[in-house]
Amino acid sequence: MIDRGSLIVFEGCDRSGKTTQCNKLITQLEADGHKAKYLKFPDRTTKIGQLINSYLGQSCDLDDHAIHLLYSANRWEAIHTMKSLINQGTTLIVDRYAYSGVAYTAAKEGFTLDWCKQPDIGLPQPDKVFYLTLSSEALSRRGGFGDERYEKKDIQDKVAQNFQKLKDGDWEEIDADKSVEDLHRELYSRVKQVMEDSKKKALGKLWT
Ligand code: FDM
Ligand code: MG
Repeated sequence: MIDRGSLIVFEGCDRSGKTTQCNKLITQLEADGHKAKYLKFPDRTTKIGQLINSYLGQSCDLDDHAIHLLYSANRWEAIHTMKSLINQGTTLIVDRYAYSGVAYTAAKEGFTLDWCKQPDIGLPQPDKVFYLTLSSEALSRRGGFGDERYEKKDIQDKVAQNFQKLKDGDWEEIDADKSVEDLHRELYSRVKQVMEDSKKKALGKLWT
């Protein structure tokens, strides 16, 4: 039997460098002979993803519950591919996952963390969540937010508080306020360790 790949998730506020770091990890893993693939949620390429994309670009409005369920559906529609890649030995480096789903919706009025978690219960459980953090001073040094929905300071603060509430034993908080190369070196060695530790373990189910 071949060793399975790992499911490694990156979470963190906007502008924390998740996408840059995920892509650098893929390049380095492949160069070192590992099978690795980058996934990003929301995956804006599917039909559901296109709807999410219009919502984020403010070209359509959706009820807050409805958009929450669409984000979740956008993960569920990927799980067959995800599981088969993992079982064939490919490590998935995932840019946002169900934790973003919960943290962003629960930042809205009238939503509990518990309600927000329900639709994602049972998704593949990450072997590790790297949570990239930046102080608000470091964040402001990185320049302003864009025009998408949620790219505002008050929302980002609530999202960060929600991430803190979602943290469990599989999370590692990483201070992202360092150079791209230094952060990459730190993450690469952590990722290799996770791959080593998880290859003989069964993949779990999220929040069960
Ligand atoms: N987002 C992302 C959610 O609100 N729910 C989710 O389930 C996910 C995965 O979508 F503001 C939010 C987070 C962010 C926006 O994400 C788009 P990217 O990473 O900026 O594309
Ligand atoms: Mg964004």
